[in-house]
Amino acid sequence: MELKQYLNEMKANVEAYIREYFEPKIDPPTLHEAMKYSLFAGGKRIRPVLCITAYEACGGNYKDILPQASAIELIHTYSLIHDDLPAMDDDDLRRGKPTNHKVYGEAMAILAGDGLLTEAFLMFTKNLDNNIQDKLLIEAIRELAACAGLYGMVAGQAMDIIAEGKTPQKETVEFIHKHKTGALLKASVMIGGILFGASQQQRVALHTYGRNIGLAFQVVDDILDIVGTTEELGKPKGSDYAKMKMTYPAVYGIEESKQIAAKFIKEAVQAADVFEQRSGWLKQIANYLLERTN
Ligand code: GRG
Repeated sequence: MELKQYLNEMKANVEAYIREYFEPKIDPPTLHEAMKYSLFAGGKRIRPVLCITAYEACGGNYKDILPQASAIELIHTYSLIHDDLPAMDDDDLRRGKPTNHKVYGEAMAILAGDGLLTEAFLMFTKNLDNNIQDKLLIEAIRELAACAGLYGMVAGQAMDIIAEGKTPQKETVEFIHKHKTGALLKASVMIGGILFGASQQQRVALHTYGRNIGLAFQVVDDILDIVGTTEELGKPKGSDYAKMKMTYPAVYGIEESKQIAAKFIKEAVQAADVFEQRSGWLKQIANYLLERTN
């Protein structure tokens, strides 16, 4: 199977799960609609797919962890809705469509984000007849909460805002990327391993893999903001530059940033060796993240 087909199949599995989960009516309908608007606005679902791929690299079957993998997408979606708000990045377009607050208003967008963040933890604890031990589930929830919150994405977002307009610095930009974007990607991979009950050696490998693809993902995003097209990005290009964001190209320039991203991906690919004949998708996804154009 080609990587594209694998990604599309796993994406479809996750999407079908989320669609069915959000089928029953939620009151008030506007809140329900606002959450669904961003959930089904065309995301790549890369975080749930990474979670599934890590789980399957350890020997599992994706069907056993669809609620947990999908829950990560709810957290990702909340973060994008809040990130687009006027008080944060103030963006009008996301994935080529008007941002949530442009359609539903700021109050409803904030609440849609809050709803998705909280619902993620309900979703995560669904389908508990799938043989996942309570101990592993709790460990996975702790990984998710830590990486999405104060020790991860929220801290990274705070630093990103604080650093706006300041002289670019290596330590700061690394902190931002590791926390704002890297932490949830790393958690996605780790959660797959934790839920399977991965060995210590596998966990170390997944940690190295997750940390490196997480960093590379944001470096590539920084580069795309400069060299990508508005059509591919689904948002105006150059917005990081215009907002004086602290990015890798701002610190290292574009060429060195490309080399840094490639180095991160090489380390991730090497770490995946531990999974021997089951390492294929992990390696291919890492390389795809380096080459992506959106
Ligand atoms: C509001 C607490 C809080 C955090 C927001 C992730 C984040 C923190 C902000 C997003 C800023 C941004 C656009 C960063 C670039 C990297 C990134 C996370 C891109 C979007 O992720 P993709 O490419 O999105 O996986 P899709 O559209 O495929 O779901």
